[in-house]
Amino acid sequence: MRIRSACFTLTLAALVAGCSGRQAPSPHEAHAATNNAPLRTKNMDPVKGQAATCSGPREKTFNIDVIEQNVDLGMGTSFAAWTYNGRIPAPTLEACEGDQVTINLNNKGTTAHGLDTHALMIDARHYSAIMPGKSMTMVKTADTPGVFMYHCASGPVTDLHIKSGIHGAMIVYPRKEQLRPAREIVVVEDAIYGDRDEEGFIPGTNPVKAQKNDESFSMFNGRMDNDAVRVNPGDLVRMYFINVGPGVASAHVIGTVLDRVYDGKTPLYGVQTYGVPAGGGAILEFYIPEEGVYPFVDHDKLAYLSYGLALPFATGDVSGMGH
Ligand SMILES: [Cu+2]
Repeated sequence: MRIRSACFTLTLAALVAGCSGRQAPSPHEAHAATNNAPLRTKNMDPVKGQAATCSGPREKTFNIDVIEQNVDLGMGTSFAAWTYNGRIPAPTLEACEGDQVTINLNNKGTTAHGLDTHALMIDARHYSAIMPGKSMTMVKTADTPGVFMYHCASGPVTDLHIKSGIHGAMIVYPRKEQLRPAREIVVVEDAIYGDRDEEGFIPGTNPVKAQKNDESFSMFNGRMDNDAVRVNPGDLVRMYFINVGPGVASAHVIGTVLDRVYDGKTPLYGVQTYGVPAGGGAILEFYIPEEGVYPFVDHDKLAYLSYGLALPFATGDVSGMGH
């Protein structure tokens, strides 16, 4: 499969050329002058954030439909997917530590589907698959802050369902510890296991490729054509990152160092690349040190750069970016 993107060629050119922008103030000086508006990619809504989520009602209800439909992946490619709410990745679920979470799942598909969220400690039988036309509800308190994967649970064929598009991020914000002001974004790394036909259509997951973890390509947030994310020098970016797989994601931002990484209770400081296993997540915080381009990549999957597996964070003074 060959996919060419003129836009991405420009992105690479910008990366190679580097930036000759003016000297920026130090990150901490500049930070006070920048806004903290959330960031987004075309496939993912901005987060509501800790303040809005934790100041709201302590009961959170999420209604999710399983929908089997074609999804546009960008670069002239579409995929006969299985989804939550018609989207890859699924909508981000946001709750606050201590919230009572209710998830209502409606199976509008043609085969059995379920839901497993890593954020809730609950009898795993509550995740079990339900038949088409059926609904199920799970209720549980979200006890552990962090960013968690959630995905389809369908017994022995769960792997096929996750790889067919049914996966997303669930954020549980800490209730007492106030997070630093930052520009927040959700990034889910996932992959497609199937080949395009002449029209660019992938008619579903190839089970043999899926079983071997032999992806056709990997993506961030379900797109191969993500626009550059606009930031300012000095911005602190907080990325809620989930790795669906295959394999460990080597999460790295070219041109900066991860200021803090949250994976469990104790933060790590000054990390160049952080490994996030399939089925795992981590909160990655990094500063935009000066004018320029800072692509988020999986350093173990740089071979997929030409399929769009790079999410550039770029300041406004950089030309030749975006689509
Ligand atoms: Cu499913």
